[in-house]
Amino acid sequence: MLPGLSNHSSMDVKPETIELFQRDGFVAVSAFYDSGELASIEAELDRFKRECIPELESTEVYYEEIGDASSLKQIQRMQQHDDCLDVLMDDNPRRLAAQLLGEEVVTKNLQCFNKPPQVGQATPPHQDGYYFMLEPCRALTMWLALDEVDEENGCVRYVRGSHREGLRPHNRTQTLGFSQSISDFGNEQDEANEVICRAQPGDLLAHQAMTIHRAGANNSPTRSRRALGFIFYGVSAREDAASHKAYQQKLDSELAASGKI
Ligand SMILES: O=C(O)CCC(=O)C(=O)O
Repeated sequence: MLPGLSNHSSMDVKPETIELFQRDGFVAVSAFYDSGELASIEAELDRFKRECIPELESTEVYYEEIGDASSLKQIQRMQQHDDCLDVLMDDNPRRLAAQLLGEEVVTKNLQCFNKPPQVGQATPPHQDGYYFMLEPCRALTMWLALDEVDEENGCVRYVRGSHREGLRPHNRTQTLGFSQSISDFGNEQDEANEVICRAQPGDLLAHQAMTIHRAGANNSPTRSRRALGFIFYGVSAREDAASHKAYQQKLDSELAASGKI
């Protein structure tokens, strides 16, 4: 356990939280981590950046501008590169994930989403399930705010209830880190049901893998927009591993060929 990070093993998820998640396809849990816990997470993240980033392949860490460390955009699969961060996924988030999905879960990814002021690009509308290639699509993503987030610096927006409407068509984007976007996004239902999720540091959002979501660019002149993403698959979900690997390899070589990584 990280110093300062408590083990909330006795903390049960409220039934209303599970009901909201099932009904809307997402839920917000305020103050999931308190300020002391967040300070430990921040310290670990800083250490990870210092010690691990220099060793990472270009497919694991993205920058808006290659060669400019201040434009760090995304870190992928952090749990595979450093065991200290495992605790973040194996403890409270994992327990919450299992309760929300109603089955045991396996840990798939710990990501860092960094949107520096006036540099961080918008995240296109998408469904994580499109990338995950699961049958059945039983998985969820958590998004932990490390900064105060709002419309100015690019908060997450969910389309309420969209997890019940199936997979929408996606097409290729030029956005590094989010290679797919819903091609017919923006109909009346999307607009009417979109929910803006402002958050404070330590607040946690969780969304079902079929829930449509997007996030704005960071238009603030001064405020960063940092978050950690946690991905869990339900044990009943079967991944089309061959297709997933083929997609990732093709994407990596396209990104390398275009000079983005
Ligand atoms: O942080 C963002 O901009 C988007 C995150 C996201 O799409 C996700 O966690 O699935």
